[in-house]
Amino acid sequence: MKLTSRSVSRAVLVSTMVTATAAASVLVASPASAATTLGASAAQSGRYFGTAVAAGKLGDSTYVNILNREFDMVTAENEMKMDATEPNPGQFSYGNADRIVNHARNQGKRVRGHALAWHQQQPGWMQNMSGSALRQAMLNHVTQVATYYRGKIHSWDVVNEAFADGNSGGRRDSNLQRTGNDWIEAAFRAARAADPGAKLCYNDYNTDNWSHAKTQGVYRMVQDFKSRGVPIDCVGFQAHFNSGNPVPNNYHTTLQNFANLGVDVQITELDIAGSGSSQADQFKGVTQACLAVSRCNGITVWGIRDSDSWRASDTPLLFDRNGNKKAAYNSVLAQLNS
Ligand code: 9MR
Repeated sequence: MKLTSRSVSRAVLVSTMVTATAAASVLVASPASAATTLGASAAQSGRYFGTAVAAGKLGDSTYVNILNREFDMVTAENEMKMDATEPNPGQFSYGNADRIVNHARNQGKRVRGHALAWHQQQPGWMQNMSGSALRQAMLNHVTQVATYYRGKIHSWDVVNEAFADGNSGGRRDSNLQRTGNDWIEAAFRAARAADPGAKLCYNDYNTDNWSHAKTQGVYRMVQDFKSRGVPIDCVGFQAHFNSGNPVPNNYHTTLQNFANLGVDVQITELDIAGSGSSQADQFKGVTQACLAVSRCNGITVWGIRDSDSWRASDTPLLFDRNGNKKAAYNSVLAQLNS
């Protein structure tokens, strides 16, 4: 095309406008995408950011203000466990669990259910059972609790911590395991029948490092369940880290390999002992690993302030005991916004 002085000046004008528009969109885009809370920043990529909540703290205004502001997913720290929900055989008790579920839902937050079947925190009457009576009691518990909360739960930890620590890669011995190796799949089938809309997860700890036998054992179980059509939708990685069990370099590999089996992955109980920039860097690494896996639905930290933690002396959370944001908070938020 021959350029006349008129077309040249129009071209300059257009290119100036394009440049100006691009500059304006950069100026506009960056504050718009920099969400200022954990939940809103995670939501930008379709993920959630949750915390464990204790019913006994719902009267603490500092606690509740941070909960309401920052998190969009809630897990009951203890209130939905077997001992809390079925203190006597066939007699169910949902008072504290409902306080948490109702608070969350009234605030527009979703709920992770924790946990339907576990060898710990069984009510006393169940601890002494065995064989087919225990199997039946466990299945009845799964059915009753999942039915009661049907339609209100985003994801259920159907079975918690059923694999052994150490190098065996096998199941943990427990009264439930002794009812037969198929107890886990039986629990998943009962949960699916009771609440077909909830994602059904297997949840465990020390399954973060891809080379660990326990990780491999859980992986083989999920692979087997998927190949036989056992209803499993997700795997929860508790992610309790400290100096003896640091965030592994291969975390992304672990999450991606599980996702490749056709399940979602969720970081369900994150806390990391430490302080300052080293703690912040480890929280950043976990956040990056989840963001790098499209089937990583979200991250839940196991409490709000350090003082709320089950291991408070490790100061493993994102807010200090006064409710102030820590360096770890800022690094997670920045990563979610990146
Ligand atoms: O944080 C929970 C703590 O208050 C309880 O005393 C404890 C009892 O077992 O359970 C803690 O939560 C655990 C979770 O339910 C399963 N994974 C490990 C968590 C930390 O122990």
